[in-house]
Formats: sequence, C-alpha cells, structure tokens
Amino acid sequence: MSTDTKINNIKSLKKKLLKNVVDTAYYAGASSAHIGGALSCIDIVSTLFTEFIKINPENFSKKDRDYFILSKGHACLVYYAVLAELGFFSRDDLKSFEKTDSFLLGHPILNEKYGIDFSTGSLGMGLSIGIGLAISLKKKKSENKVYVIIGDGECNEGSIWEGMMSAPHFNLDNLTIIIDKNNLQQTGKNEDIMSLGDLKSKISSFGWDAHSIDGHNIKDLYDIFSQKTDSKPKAIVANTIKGKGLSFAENNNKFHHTVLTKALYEKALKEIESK
Ligand SMILES: Cc1ncc(C[n+]2csc(CCOP(=O)(O)OP(=O)(O)O)c2C)c(N)n1
Ligand SMILES: [Mg+2]
Repeated sequence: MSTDTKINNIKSLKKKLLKNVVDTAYYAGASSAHIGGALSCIDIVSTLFTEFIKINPENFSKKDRDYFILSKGHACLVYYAVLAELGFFSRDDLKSFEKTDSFLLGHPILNEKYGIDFSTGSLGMGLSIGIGLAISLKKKKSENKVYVIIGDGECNEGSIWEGMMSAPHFNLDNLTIIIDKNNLQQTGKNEDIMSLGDLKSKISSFGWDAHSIDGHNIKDLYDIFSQKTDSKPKAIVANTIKGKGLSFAENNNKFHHTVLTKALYEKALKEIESK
C-alpha cells in the first residue's frame, strides 16, 4: 500500500472519530464532557490506530499485540470513538456515555471485553505503567510496542519526570510517548501555571530519542512513528491545538470540560461534514 493511501485511510478514520466524539459529547447532556483535550489528540490517535496499533476484538485477549495507554484519561471521548470503530462495541453504545450502569465512564476503566487495558484519569500514572509494561515485554523477548499519550499539563506531575529518568535507563526502545502539547490545562495556560520550557531538549537530555512535530500533520506523525530508534525510548512532543477541528472550540479552554449544546452540536456536524 502506498504512503498516500495510508494517509488517506488515516484521514478517513479521523473524520469518523470527529463525528463519534461530538455525538458522544452531545449524548452526555448535562453530565458534560472533556471535548478540547480529546480533539487535540485526534490526529495522533487516528494515525496510531490506523497504521501502528493493530488491535481488534479477536486479538485483544491474546496479548500478542501492541499496547496503548491514554494517560490523559479525561480525553476518553477519542478513545471510545476509536474503540467503537474497531468493533469493540457499537456506535450506538456511545449514547450511554456517563449514564448509570454504562461501561463508558468519564475516565477509561480497565475492561478487557471493550479493549481497555488500563484505568487512567488520575494524571501522571500512564508513563510509569507503560514503562513497567515495556520492561515486561523486553523480558519476554516480545517485539510488541507500547504507546502512551500524555498531556502537557499532566507533565506537572512529578511521576512523569521519574518516568523520564527511568525509561532511558532501561533502554526501552519499545516505548513511544506522545506529549499532546496544546499549551492549555484545566484552569488555564501552562505557561502561567507551570511553564515547561523547551520540552524536547529537556526530554532529550534525559536520554530519549526526542522529537518536536506538528501534531496535526498526519504525514509527519506517520513518518515519526515509522522511524526505528536504537536502544532509546522515543518521545514525540506533538504541538497541537486544544479543540482542534471545531471552530468554536479551538484554543477555547471553556471546552476543556463542558456541555455541548444542541446549537453547537448542529454547528459541529456541519463543520465535520464540510471537511
Ligand atoms: C492527579 C490529577 N490531578 C488533577 C486532575 C484534574 N484534571 C483533569 S484534566 C486536568 C488538566 C490536564 O491538562 P492536560 O494534561 O494539558 O490535558 P489537556 O489539555 O489535553 O486536556 C486536570 C488538572 C486529575 N485528573 N488528576
Ligand atoms: Mg494540555
């Protein structure tokens, strides 16, 4: 398959995910939903699950496969969106998001039947989980890989920096982390709350194979995920826009966690249709 075809496949999944995300946010009603942080990593998730993380309901329980950890678990709308497309449950199930007795909670809960390996939502845990998993895969001489998406605000957590130190120590070239650098967190700008400085240089100084790219450029994402690293873990600082894809939500932190009104839902559907 040519690279152009692969890129087109990624773009077509992305459009489906966009629709699933806004549908789910709308079904959530008054429960509200984390919209902005789901949209900032939608290109990353689309690229990973089209080309790199080959999971499906048939191979999931076999464990001989790659692993994904959404460390910024509040962005679960995009996770549920892709799991529905992969056939772990139906698009109709997305309507149950945040409802009583639903398996689709406001943060992902470990659920082997529905494709979720790890519970996340308490920020700062996913990198350490990924490191433990990557070490165990190495010990088993498995070729499988571990991918972790981390928020930039999440990098305020000290545990992230312990992980930054330890992954190169264990030569985890089977581990890739993607930092969704949308410059915002729950209560404002990272720059005001806890500036991160030059993330790529910092992470590189810890011994990672570190890169900084446009997190909405699918070709760049595809190329960087395709590159092999030799004995170093890979870190991708993905420069993104919170709320990307919906004009009214882009860079607007009101959409960190909010209700998607009927009027905005209809506007969103029109915008997605025109893409
Ligand atoms: C340990 C912990 N502290 C606080 C929160 C509340 N919280 C939820 S989202 C969020 C902001 C996260 O910012 P970022 O990682 O940048 O996510 P994004 O901008 O992609 O939404 C916070 C503080 C949490 N989920 N876990
Ligand atoms: Mg952020």
